[in-house]
Amino acid sequence: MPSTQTYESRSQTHPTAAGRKLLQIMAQKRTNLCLSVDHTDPEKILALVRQLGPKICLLKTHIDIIAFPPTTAASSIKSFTTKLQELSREHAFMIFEDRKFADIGSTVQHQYRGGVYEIASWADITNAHAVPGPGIIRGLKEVADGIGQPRGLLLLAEMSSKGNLGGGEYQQRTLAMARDREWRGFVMGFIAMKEVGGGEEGEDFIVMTPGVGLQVGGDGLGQQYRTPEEVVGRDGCDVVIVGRGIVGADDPVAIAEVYRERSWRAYEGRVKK
Ligand code: 5BU
Repeated sequence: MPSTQTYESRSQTHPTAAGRKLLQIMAQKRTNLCLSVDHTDPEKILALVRQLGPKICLLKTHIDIIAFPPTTAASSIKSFTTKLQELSREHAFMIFEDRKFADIGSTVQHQYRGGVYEIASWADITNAHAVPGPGIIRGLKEVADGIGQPRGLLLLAEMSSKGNLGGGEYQQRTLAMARDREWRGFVMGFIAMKEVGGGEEGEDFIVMTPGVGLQVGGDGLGQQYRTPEEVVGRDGCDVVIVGRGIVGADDPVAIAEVYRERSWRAYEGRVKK
């Protein structure tokens, strides 16, 4: 059964600091919309985030698809991520770098902390595949613990794309990994297509779901779209992730409001049941 508890009440008890903060923002701003800002031009991204900041609880990035000017890449990246952080404070949303870490613990530590992107320094939330085993979580958590700000991790239990290998037994084993007490304050939830876990005392995983459109469909490259009503109302997911449905629209502000409203109403319907 999809969770009937409100975001507000979950924000008091969620086992992770990042989760409590996110749920609080969702309840206060009345939005469970995450914008996936999949542009490659940093200036376009900032302009869009300035417009849409008030409507979202979370901004999802793919830092490695952005075309930073090559000669000044490092300083451009720093100034871009600093501006995103300023906007996140101004409009009260969190930042989720959709990095999908997938390597051994030692390598992901470098990828999370270092390189040109320094993801851990600016992204409140990131995600990882469970494929490498628990060492990936331990590695990322060690970096997160050194930041001094709430940092949360989502595990990929399944993906939105057709034929993905997640779900089923893979998801069960990913859930078992997430339940380890060692990272109770770090693993905040999952990328999944429906509610995950909740069967154990005090457990509350936030489920974020991509592959959301105003109608059911696909993109010809495996992406599969479901509606906000299906994702939040029927299947009990918490945060709706929308990319091209908003970013590619003629009027992104108007469309974002449609997504926000429909996703929020679906949530309200679910918690009133
Ligand atoms: P879209 O334009 O709304 O289809 O974009 C979806 C975004 O979510 C895009 O950035 C993907 O990389 C991301 N995504 C996804 O589509 N499916 C998944 O299972 C995961 C991430 Br994990």
